[in-house]
Order: sequence, then structure tokens, then C-alpha cells
Amino acid sequence: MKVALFPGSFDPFHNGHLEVVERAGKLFDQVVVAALRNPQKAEPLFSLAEREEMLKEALAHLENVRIVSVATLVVNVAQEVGASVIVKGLRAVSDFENELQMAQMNRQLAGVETVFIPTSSDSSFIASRLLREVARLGGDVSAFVPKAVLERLDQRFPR
Ligand code: COD
Repeated sequence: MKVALFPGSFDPFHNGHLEVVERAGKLFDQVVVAALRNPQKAEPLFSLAEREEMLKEALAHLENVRIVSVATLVVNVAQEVGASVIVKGLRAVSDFENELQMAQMNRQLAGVETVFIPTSSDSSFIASRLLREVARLGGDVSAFVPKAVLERLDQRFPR
């Protein structure tokens, strides 16, 4: 069975992420979506437990997808869940340099390959950072996030 790992901060999970999971689900037997702590980012808006809950609700319609949340190295998670491939989304050339470096490091560390899924133009501009900012300032992000995420954002930032 070919298992792929899709790791991210998912703070919050949005429709760009969803597109990557749905497309990866067609390429692999199982996709494990892992919410992780990105050590290079500031304190997250949602806790790991909250992000895991939102992921479970937003991805409940996909049979070959499972969710984990962990605070460790991506390659450790890949080994734990039996994934031989890491899936990443690519939005723009600006993503590439950093993603290439991580792919090379993860391959050196554990022999895990990385597969890049280029985003569609419909979702390439969506970024968790922008969604947090728009929601915090009272803007409407309903077009960019699954219902489960919108509900949590509305609770956090009542409009
Ligand atoms: N459309 C499609 N894909 C998208 C979009 C979009 N609009 N936005 C983001 N994505 C993709 C990203 O390209 C990324 O592949 C994935 O979705 C997750 O994105 P984020 O922003 O939620 O997550 P990041 O980039 O903060 O997550 C980074 C990791 C948590 C994977 C990284 O920090 C990490 O590996 N951390 C663990 C520690 C570790 O192993 N470090 C060593 C790395 S070599």
C-alpha cells in the first residue's frame, strides 16, 4: 500500500490545502494529513488539538485520508505512519526554494521522497496567514475555508 504524508501547520486549514489532499487521495492508497508545529512561525492561532478536530471534520468525506497531530520532525511522522512519500503543495516560484531544501533534507535524513502538487489558480493566492488577518479584522473568509474552519474562526473573531 502506497501511503503519502501531507504535513503542514494548517493554522487554519483552507481550500488550497483541501485541494492538495483531494488530489493526493487520487494518487496514493492512503493520505495521512499531519498537523505540526512549525518552529519558524509565531504562536499559532489554534492549538494542535483544535487543528486536528477541524481537519477531521473538513476531511470526513474522504475515505482514504487519516489525520494525526504531532510535535516532531516530519520524517519521524512519515516513519511512524509508514509513508514513503511526503506531499507538498506548490503555489508559486517563491515556495520552491524553501520546499526544495526541505525535500532534500528529508531525503537525506530518512530516504523519504517528496512529491509536489502544483495548485490551481483558483487557490494559489490563499494563505493561512492572510486568512487569520482578514478574519481577525472582521472580513469574510467563507469562500476560502471549509465550514468546520469557518465556524471556529467565527467563534474566535465574532463579526
Ligand atoms: N494551495 C495549495 N497548497 C498550499 C496552499 C495553497 N493555497 N497554501 C499552502 N499550501 C501547501 C504548502 O505549500 C505546504 O506544502 C502545505 O500546504 C502546508 O502549508 P502550511 O502553511 O499549513 O504549513 P507550513 O509550511 O507552515 O508547514 C511546514 C511544516 C510543518 C511541514 C514544516 O515546518 C516542518 O516540516 N516542520 C516540522 C519540523 C521539521 O521536520 N523540520 C525539518 C524540515 S526539513
